[in-house]
Amino acid sequence: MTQETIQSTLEEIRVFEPPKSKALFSSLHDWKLASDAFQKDFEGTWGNLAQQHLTWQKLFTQVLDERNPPFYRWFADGNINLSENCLDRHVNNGLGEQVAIIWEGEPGDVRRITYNELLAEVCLAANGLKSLGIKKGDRVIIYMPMIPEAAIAMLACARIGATHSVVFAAFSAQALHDRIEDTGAKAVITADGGWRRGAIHDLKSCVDVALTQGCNSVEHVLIVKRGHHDTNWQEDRDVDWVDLLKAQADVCEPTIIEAEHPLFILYTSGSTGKPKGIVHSTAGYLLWAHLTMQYSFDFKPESDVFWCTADVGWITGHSYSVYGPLCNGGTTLMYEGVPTYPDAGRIWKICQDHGVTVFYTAPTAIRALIKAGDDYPNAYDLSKLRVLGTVGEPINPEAWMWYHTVIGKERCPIVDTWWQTETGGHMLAPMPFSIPTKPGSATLPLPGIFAGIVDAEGEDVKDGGGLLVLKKPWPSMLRGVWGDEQRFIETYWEKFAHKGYYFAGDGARKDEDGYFWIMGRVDDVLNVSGHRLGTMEVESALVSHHAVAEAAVVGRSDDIKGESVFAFVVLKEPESEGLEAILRAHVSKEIGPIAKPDTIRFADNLPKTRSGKIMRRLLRDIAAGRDINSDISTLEDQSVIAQLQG
Ligand code: 7RM
Repeated sequence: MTQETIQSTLEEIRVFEPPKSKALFSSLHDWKLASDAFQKDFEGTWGNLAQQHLTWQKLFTQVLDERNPPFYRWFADGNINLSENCLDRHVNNGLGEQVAIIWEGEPGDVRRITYNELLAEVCLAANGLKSLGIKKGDRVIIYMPMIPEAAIAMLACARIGATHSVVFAAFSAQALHDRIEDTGAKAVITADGGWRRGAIHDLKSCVDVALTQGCNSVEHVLIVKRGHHDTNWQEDRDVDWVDLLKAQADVCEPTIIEAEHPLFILYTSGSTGKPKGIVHSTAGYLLWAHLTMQYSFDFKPESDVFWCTADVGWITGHSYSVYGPLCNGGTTLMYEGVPTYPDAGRIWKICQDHGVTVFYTAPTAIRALIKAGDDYPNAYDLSKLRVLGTVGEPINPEAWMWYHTVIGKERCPIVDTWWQTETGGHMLAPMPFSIPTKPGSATLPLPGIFAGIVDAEGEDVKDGGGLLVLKKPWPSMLRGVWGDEQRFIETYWEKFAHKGYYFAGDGARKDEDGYFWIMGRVDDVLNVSGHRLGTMEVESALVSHHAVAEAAVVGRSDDIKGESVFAFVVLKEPESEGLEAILRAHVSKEIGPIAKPDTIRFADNLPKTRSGKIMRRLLRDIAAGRDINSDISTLEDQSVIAQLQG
């Protein structure tokens, strides 16, 4: 595609200075110093960080092996056990009584698990896995609700070198089946249910269905009894988690693990084909999960209570609910249920009750909470909050401002983190006490990350938009696509092979301060009469109107303009007469006539994936009046489809 014409006309001119604080990095100068170190000595700086921040079984002698790009290897001749870094070393440093996990179940039950307890549990589980014949290199599927055992299972796998693949609990039996087959997993760890919206969501029965055909690699299914309801127990296959652990010793020496050993596989959708199994390493991944906790959140393990609302079924849950906070020896909060259950105040009640200091969630959640009204957050004491993060999609300036004023009381820096399953950890983000923020911008690359915006030939774009690339390898980069080397090369590396750049699949632009503004996936950028328009920009414009709660914009092919703008809008109040024309005029005013939606369709909700991403392909089909080609089986509210179809 040609990039010159990507336009971004929705000017955001507000700038928010970082608050003064005793932070790990507390000025723009600190960011610059940290970043410059990588300019001067790339490998040396990474090597020092890896040596300082991680505990090695055997120290590496080489930092980066780039003999065979894009198959980069980091710290490859070192040995390191991730669970030792997340557990034993804190216990050995006298932090055994520090709370590692605060967990709240949806019904309100609470568990506080110390590092001593967590280490013991992980050892029991690791020994349990070993007793079932699971060894280093085997794959284990984890299909669990958000209960502490999910984290314990991940850490137990890491302790013995089994590669885990967490499958989000809301994925169907079919999706689970596909992932079991693709990984060739030897065991599945699941639960007989978890609480969601006041009822038990059964997982074990999905596993039973997934395993009815094929999946011959699976020898054991381990079941945590959370739901306490009858399941179709299969004696030769099913193992009760508690029974298994009861029979084990609570000491388990961490297995010797090579730095590049695959820690996990996590499936993620691309623009084509079935989801890809993204493979992550042990050492490089852990280093960046650890460091970004400090860079992006100013995480202070001794005093912070960190809550990332992401499920462990997503990369955000891996890096920032589990591995990042625990590697730092901090306290991470896990919540089992639906964030708006029993009402839209639940999140804020949890923040208040547990004294959450750093809170990390997605724009889609923020917008849902805005819609519920300010009375909910205002009813709770949020004064302990000090840093607020967001991830997953561009955050529209209106939602950013609400987060900043209503939740953060203009006191907490907003950290908009851009990254992907493939990057393992944050790539762009404002270090909260160093970098001035602008609503809607993920600001600048973190120290060590070399991001750029290029045209189709890979040349740097000075003005306007282009394709977001990462120009140098980084430790937590994906190591491959499980079982499909070709797809790994084609998807991420072929496009700019002559430059050696990683192609992220996102469009972005840089402003005069060098700030990055993500415009969404390149397949979501519209071309209207030769003008490229970010669907997000039109959405932001719509949402900036007081009547609009949420909007999704897609392109519809148009004989004259190439593409026309088609908007789906969720209102805050019942539709008033003439509103469609008013909104069109509003967008025209905010961006320009070129962005004016040709069609606006109102609905009670937008169709979203379980991870909260708007199902744009589905909307494009609806906009085009085509038959629906998307899998809508995971949609909670099927009736919105009819509304959207008009
Ligand atoms: C962490 C995660 C990755 C895609 C990515 C972007 C979009 C993520 C932001 C964002 C704008 C952000 N992993 N994305 N974060 N867009 N601003 N802060 O979401 O693999 O599931 O998705 O999400 O398009 O390519 S992911």
